[in-house]
Amino acid sequence: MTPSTPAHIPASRPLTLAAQPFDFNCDLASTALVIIDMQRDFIEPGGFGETLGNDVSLLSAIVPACRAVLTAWRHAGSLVVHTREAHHGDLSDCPPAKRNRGNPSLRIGDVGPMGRILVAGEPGNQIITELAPRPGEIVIDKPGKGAFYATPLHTLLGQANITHLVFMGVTTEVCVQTSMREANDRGYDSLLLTDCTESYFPRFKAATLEMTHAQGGIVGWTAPSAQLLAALAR
Ligand code: C5J
Repeated sequence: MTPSTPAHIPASRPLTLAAQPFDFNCDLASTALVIIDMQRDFIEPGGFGETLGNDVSLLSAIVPACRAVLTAWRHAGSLVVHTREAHHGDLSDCPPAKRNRGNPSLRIGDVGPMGRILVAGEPGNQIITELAPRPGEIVIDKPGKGAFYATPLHTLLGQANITHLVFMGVTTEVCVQTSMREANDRGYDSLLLTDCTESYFPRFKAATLEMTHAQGGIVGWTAPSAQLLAALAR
């Protein structure tokens, strides 16, 4: 899907929710929900995540919470962004250093049970059915860990006057954290929903949440999704 700025911009609606290190304030008119890499390759058995030796059931456990937030966010009419870690079929956007790293049984571009690993358009590269993008939502294929690297995301958010981001997705310490740090450097205020993100390594998730809101929110804010759902329902 070619990314484009959605025509619909909701009316101003300020939100305040309890978060760490202190309340997160935003306006739904200028806030986007960013869902990082909830693609079959990472979430479902037989995908790239499992070939790396990971327990993917840890990640699939967050799907109901993500779906509840996405449903409420869509109901509020605010901007939704989905990302996929995806490479061109010729792998021209995949540096050898990335492809050769580690020792997986399958590498990026190899044919796995869900098609070519992390290649755009392949079945394993699709966002899971429960969170499938709808027309008008932005879908970003990103060749890196961060959602802003080599993508039009910053331009599209600017065109939509977005200043605040709410993050969900996987994995917490890799693509989610990298994207939040990129967002921080570009001037966005970001909130990470603690029960809507997961890692194959629980201690890495815990450390990432702590380092996100430490030092007065040096990267951003963290809060459970119940806080956001309550604020949206008020
Ligand atoms: C990884 C990601 N973990 N989406 N990708 O390689 O975090």
